[in-house]
Parts: sequence; structure tokens; C-alpha cells
Amino acid sequence: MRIKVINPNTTSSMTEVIAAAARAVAAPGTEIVAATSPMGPASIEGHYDEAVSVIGLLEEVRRGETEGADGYVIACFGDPGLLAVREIARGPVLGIAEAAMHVASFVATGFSIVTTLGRTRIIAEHLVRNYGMEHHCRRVRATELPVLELENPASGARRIITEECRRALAEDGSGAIVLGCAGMADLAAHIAREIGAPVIDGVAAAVKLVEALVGLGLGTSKTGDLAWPLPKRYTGPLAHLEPFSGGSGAS
Ligand code: 2AL
Repeated sequence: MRIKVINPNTTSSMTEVIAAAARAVAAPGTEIVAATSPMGPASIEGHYDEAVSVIGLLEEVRRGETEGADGYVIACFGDPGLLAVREIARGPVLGIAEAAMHVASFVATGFSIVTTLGRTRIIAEHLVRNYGMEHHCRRVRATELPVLELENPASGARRIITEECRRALAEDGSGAIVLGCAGMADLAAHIAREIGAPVIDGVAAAVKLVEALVGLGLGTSKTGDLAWPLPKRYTGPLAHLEPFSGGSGAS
């Protein structure tokens, strides 16, 4: 089985962290194809970044459809473009936020999300409501760490995030932590040991859920609103994204 894991930002060092987390949990027969968006923002920390990031993401999924990907993981905690990607994919597509929240709800009655900048909290809060997780998510906490600082050892990111996770358990009444950024994928095991509670990285969770869905023979429904996009003329610099009847338009 081939799972394409796409980092929708353009920072390839973050893709390496994501790929390592994905490969660490992948089953022996699973090939992880990790991709970095070819265009757009270096990190995604707001609505504008998120909107622009979707174009590069869609290009990678169109390529994945020609490369025989069996499923996809969108490795950014805002799950940018999730439904648009589902429209052009045959196999299952999971965002890391939805995967992490669902997995957390299986191992605790309540969880807290620990994310990066305060301005991204609203993105996570919208997703909590979209996914019907209001009764499970007790709080979204920000560390005020910019995404790219997660890679800087001098930022103290590991310590800052661990302390926020500890506070979440103590103050929110949560039994598990969801890490709110793909760039935190390498921290889950360490923080879980430190705080003594489940810590869910969405990249690993999404890979295991895509494996399960493919194993069940399930792909994205092509009946209803997730059917292939309607064929029509696209113009300007995005003309190459034009869909055709009965497919993603990928060529
Ligand atoms: C993210 C993420 O997962 N990747 C990225 O560039 N921004 N999420 C976040 N909350 O900052």
C-alpha cells in the first residue's frame, strides 16, 4: 500500500520530521511517499497561509493520483483543503487534526489540543466544531511558538510544549493531549513519557487510519458532494488544474 503524506508548507526539513513519524508507525507493507508543497508559505499559521497552501497541496494530490497513491495524509493541523482533496482522490484522505481528534476520543473522554501561535487557535476551534468534537475537546492551548521555531533547538520548544501539556492535564481535566502542529510529530513519545498520559501526533494517527480504511477496501465516496469536480473551463495561471469528466484532471 502506498500512502502519500503531503506537507502543505514548503519547508522540506519539516517534511523530513513528518516522514520519519509516518514511517515509524507504518506497517511493513506500507510505502510512505512524503512530499513537500512545491509553492506557497514556508509555514502555515493563519487563514491566508492556509488558503494559499491549498494550491500546492492539490498539485501534489493530482500527481499522487497518477503515481498510484492508495491514500493521502494532509500533514498540517488546519487540515487545509481537506474536502477539495477528497473530491480529486480515489482513496481515503485524512487530515492530521481530524485523525488525532478521533484517536484521542478513543483513549480519553476529554483531550486538550496544544498548538503553536495563539492566532491559530481559532482554526483548531473551528475544526473541533466541524468534526463534532465539542464534547471531547476541553480546550485549545497555544504556546506562542512560531511553527519554524519548532526546528530551532535554541527555542526551548520541547520544554515549552511539554510544560503546556502538563498544565493541560492539570487544569483542563483532560486525559490525553493532541499535538496541534505537524512539526511536533517527533515530540509525542517523549512528552507522553514525561506527563504519563497519551499524546497523539496526527501524522502517525492519520497513517494508521488510512491503512485501516484501505485495508477495509474503503475509498472516498464518489457519490454526492465528493464526486469528481464538474468539468469546466479554468483560466489564467491555474488553468492546468482544470478537471475533466470522471477524474481529477491529473495527467
Ligand atoms: C501548522 C502545521 O501543522 N504545519 C504548519 O505549517 N502549520 N499548524 C499550526 N497550528 O501551526
